[in-house]
Amino acid sequence: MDLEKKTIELIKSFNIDFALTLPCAKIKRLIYLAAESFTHIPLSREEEGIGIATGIHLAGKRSILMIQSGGIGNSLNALLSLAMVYHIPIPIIISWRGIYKEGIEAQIPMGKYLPAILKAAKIPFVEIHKATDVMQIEQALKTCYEKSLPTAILISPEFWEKSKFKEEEPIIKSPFPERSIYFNIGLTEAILSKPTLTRYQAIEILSGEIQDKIVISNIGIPSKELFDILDQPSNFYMLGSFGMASAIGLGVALCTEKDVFVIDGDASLLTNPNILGTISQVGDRCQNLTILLMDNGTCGSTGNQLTIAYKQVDLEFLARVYGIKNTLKADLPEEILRGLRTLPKGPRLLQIIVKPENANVKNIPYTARQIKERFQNALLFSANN
Ligand SMILES: Cc1ncc(C[n+]2csc(CCOP(=O)(O)OP(=O)(O)O)c2C)c(N)n1
Repeated sequence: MDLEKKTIELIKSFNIDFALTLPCAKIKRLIYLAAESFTHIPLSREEEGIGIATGIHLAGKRSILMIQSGGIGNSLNALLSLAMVYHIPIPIIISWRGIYKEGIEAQIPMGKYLPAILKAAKIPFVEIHKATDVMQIEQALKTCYEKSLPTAILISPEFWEKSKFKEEEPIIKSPFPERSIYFNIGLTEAILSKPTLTRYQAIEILSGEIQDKIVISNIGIPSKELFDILDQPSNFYMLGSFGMASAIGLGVALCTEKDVFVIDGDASLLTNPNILGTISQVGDRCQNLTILLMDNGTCGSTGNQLTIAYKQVDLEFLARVYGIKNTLKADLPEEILRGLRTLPKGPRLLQIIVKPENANVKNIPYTARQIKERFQNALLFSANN
């Protein structure tokens, strides 16, 4: 049996729209076929895949991840504090290395301990070894959607070894596309003056622009401040998953025509900067995405510890380097509003320089599931452009 084709057919029967992939040599053909069969989003880090898949689910569509076993190690926090807590069904096909005829010593620890890690984390999983196990993939997809939880499908190289297919498809379409790298140093002039606004004040200034809009809001105090200023069902408050705000925003933006705003933070973006490249890679599909980067140069929510953005790293430049062409810096009320109104449709990033100061605001009273369900309903029925 052609097990790769069979697997793709099984996945297709679950009406999956997107394949989010990060390669492993053992599943190169599977990924090639997935790219032909679904909207393909290549990832730079597996963890961002959990964020993007969450956004896709929130916006009513389905995605599947295809990654290597080590990628679970890279994604564990997002898996637990986002996908498990908010009950997000994400099937994850895992090329399970380190357990069968493994030639790379470094693959062994993660592969060996993976079932125990998943078990301890209560993440549902199945193990697939033999060609005869193929229907277990279907069962795993079924329970993934029934339980509404991420579900790991661990597939041993032994399984793929048994695959029989006539011709080897090219793994990369030949010839390679023309290579071009976008360089742009035409940045907004560096702001040398001291920022005058707090994050709270900046959100207040933006509140008229984001009212009735889809807003994904960063972990910690930014979400609490947004709740205090403008609570609305179309706000998705992150309770965990540090670094996933823009990834969730991208997932939602890929599935709706409506404007999607992300309130991100400098520390959060710096922990997962690769998302900027993933956004620019699919830029023509997420023109509706705006990142409002609240740059206070600190981990505001954990006590204002300085980040590398405080003095060394220009995050607008970073976004440009990653290929986001529409960017701007702003630190004054009128500049923020003008910036938002004049910055061409994106994906775009408005770097808002604010003071490292937190407002004294309450906790968000909703559970993760309440946040999710309110948001999903708002997306279906009310949030408009
Ligand atoms: C994996 C992980 N590491 C660290 C934390 C603690 N933490 C919560 S918010 C945060 C910093 C957020 O800073 P930033 O994104 O710049 O937003 P700000 O609060 O400054 O607006 C950190 C380090 C966490 N929740 N998860």
